[in-house]
Amino acid sequence: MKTLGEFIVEKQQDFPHATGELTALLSAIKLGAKIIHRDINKAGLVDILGTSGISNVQGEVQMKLDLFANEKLKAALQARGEVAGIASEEEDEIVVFQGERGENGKYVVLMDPLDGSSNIDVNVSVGTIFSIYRRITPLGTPVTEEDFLQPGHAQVAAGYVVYGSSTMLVYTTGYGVHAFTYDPSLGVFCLSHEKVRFPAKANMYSINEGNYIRFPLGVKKYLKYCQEQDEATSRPYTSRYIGSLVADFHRNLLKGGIYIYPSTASHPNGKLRLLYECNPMAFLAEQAGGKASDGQHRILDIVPTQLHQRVPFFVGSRSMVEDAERFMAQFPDE
Ligand code: AHM
Ligand code: MG
Repeated sequence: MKTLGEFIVEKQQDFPHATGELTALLSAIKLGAKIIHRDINKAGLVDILGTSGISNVQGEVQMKLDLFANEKLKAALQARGEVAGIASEEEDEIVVFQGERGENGKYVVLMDPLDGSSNIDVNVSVGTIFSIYRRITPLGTPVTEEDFLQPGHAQVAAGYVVYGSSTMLVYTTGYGVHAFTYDPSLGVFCLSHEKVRFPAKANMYSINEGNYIRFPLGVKKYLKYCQEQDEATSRPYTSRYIGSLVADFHRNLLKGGIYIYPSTASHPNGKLRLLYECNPMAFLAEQAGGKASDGQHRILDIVPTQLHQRVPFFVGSRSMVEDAERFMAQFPDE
């Protein structure tokens, strides 16, 4: 049995110039994940379910557990000297870690502390997503928004924690994707899947089909293609949609599939946030042999202009994302 801590240290030894700072940062995320795991598991027992009555900057009501997860992760990251600041789906502005320690931190962390919040109250899987960049402003100064508005290809690490039938932490530092399953009796994440790759065969599609009427024509045509009978390509495909990006992505990563949140009439740029959701998932997808796009362009090449920017999102097995892109190109909206 190899623990996440042991695995990270072992990998660090491959890089003689590594300072161990990223290792320490990942262990702060690991600690935050354990705390969130503990509290999600007793969520029905304590007064933590339901809405907080507060809305975030995008006008969405925050669940109490969202705020809880945000506070715990922020505290775990601030306790380390490696992090100069964070941006979070639950924070209106960037959070600059003040003082000498924060100003000398090399990294910034962007996160969605608890993704899939509509599933919290009904005991369905939710997740934490994180994305790590090296700051671009000089050490010894407070970080600015510029440090956070970097294109996804500049990420040094990204990952997620899925709180499902078991809790798993999945991450990449650009050398493959590795997954660890949490053993609550020991309090450790144990290596369960090394160098995860999307399987060659892919036949699942995940999309909120209730929005069908408002989808772009290319997506409508692609969905009809998924539902057609064709033995040679194993169609019709299977539809699976949890409504938690992390859980839907995780299943598709292990089983082969595509997740789509396109633009809709109510969400013209899609619903998902480029910095907290799409970039980290795109980095993981590419590292696992998959693909991530906005329907036309590589997600990791988009230069962000706003912290809470949204983008249409197509992610998963390479062949399925390429098929969807082909339909988007072939059937543009008038
Ligand atoms: P959230 O960050 O507010 O939880 O929203 C993101 C979630 C994704 O996890 C999920 O895939 C999507 O929203 C579901 O949206 P919808 O209910 O519109 O299908
Ligand atoms: Mg989210």
